[in-house]
Amino acid sequence: MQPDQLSLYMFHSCPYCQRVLGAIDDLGLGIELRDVRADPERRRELVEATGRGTVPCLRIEEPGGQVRWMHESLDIVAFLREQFGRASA
Ligand SMILES: N[C@@H](CCC(=O)N[C@@H](CS)C(=O)NCC(=O)O)C(=O)O
Repeated sequence: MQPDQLSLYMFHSCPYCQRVLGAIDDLGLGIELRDVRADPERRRELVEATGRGTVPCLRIEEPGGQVRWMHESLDIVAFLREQFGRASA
């Protein structure tokens, strides 16, 4: 798994998004940010794919090209730490 296989649907004033952004910063990851407030097309694709407009949501493109979506800031932080960093911090 590489960071360029990931993108984070978010908006900046969302505290749950800030939690994930803090982990991304802490781990020094270059993950594409897709601001659903700045770009309605990003929100549209999030809702279309997941049935929800809730952010943060991590879009994960598996090595085989399969895409999965992960909601919940704590789950996303745990996933990022498991993939790219220490087990807890
Ligand atoms: N338990 C979720 C809460 C996420 C949440 O409530 N996000 C808000 C923004 S701060 C949201 O997207 N609300 C709009 C919606 O649910 O459609 C998490 O930790 O990620």
